[in-house]
Amino acid sequence: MTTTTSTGANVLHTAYQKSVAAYWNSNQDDPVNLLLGHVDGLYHHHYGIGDYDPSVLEGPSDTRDDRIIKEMHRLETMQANLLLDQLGDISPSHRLLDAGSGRGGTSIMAHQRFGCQVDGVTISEYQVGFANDQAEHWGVANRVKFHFRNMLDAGFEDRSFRGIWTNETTMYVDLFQLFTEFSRLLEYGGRYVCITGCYNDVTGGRSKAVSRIDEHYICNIHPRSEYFKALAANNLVPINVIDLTASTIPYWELRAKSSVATGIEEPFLTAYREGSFHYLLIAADRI
Ligand code: GPP
Ligand code: MG
Repeated sequence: MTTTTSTGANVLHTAYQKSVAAYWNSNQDDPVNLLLGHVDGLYHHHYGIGDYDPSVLEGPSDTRDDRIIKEMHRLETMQANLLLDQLGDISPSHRLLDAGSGRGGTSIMAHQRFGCQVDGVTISEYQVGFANDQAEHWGVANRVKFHFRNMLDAGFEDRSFRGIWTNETTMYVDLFQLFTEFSRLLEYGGRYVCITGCYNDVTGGRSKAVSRIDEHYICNIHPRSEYFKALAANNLVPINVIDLTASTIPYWELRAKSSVATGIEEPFLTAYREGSFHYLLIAADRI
C-alpha cells in the first residue's frame, strides 16, 4: 500500500503532531543549524560527538566564532558518520529510510557513502522543500527524495528497506507505534539505527533538566527502558548499544561558548553530568 498524495489531513493525525509540524515549519531562521550547514552544504538537525580542538578558542578574536562554528559542524558530521557506520553492509541496490529527515544532511551523506536510494520523511513541509533543494544542489535528486509523510505511517511497501535510521527524532512519537511501522518496512535481516537522548530509569523519573529540554523542543523524552521494550515487542534485536554521553559533552561545552548558543546548552550539560540523561546509539536487526 503506497500513499500517493500527502496532505496535511492524512499526514498530521493529532493536534500534537500539528503543533510539532508548526514548530519546525516556523524554525527557518536558526543560525545554530544554518550557519553550520553553510560550512560545506550539509545541513544537520542533530548534535555532535568527539573532543573539540581547543585551538579554535585561541587565535584572532575576529575569526574565533567562525572557527567554533566549523568545529561544531565537524562534530555533528562525525555523529552522522558514526550512525552510518552502524548500518552494516549497504550496497547501491539497497534502499534506506531516514525517519525524521530534517534538512536532509544525513540522507545526502548516506547516498554519498553507499550509492543507494535514500528516502527521507518529515512532517514539516518546509523541511521537505529545503531538503529536496539540497538534493538538487548536490545532483542526487534522482536517488535521494524527501517526502511529506509521517514516520508512524510512512506509506511505503512492506519490507522495502534494508536500513532505517532515526537521528534524534524518536522523542516525538510513541515508540511501540514507531517500531511496529519500522518492523513492517524493514526486510528480514535489515538494520535499524537510532541515536537519541533518553532519561535514566536508574536515577528515577524525568529530572528538571530533562523537562526543560522537553519544553524547549515540544518533545517527550522517553526512558531508556522504553526503547528496549518497544524493540523487543517488534522483532528488532539489538546488536550494538553505545553510550555516547561522555563523547557528546564537549560538543555542548563548545556550543555554550559560541555565538549560536540557544539557551538549551545548560540543561543538556546538567542532565548529562548529573546522570539523569544519556545520549545513546542503538543498532538492532529485524528478525
Ligand atoms: C534536533 O536538533 C533536536 C531535537 C529533535 C530535540 C530533541 C533531541 C534530543 C537528543 C533530546 P536541532 O539541530 O534542530 O536542534 P538545535 O536547533 O538546538 O541545534
Ligand atoms: Mg542543531
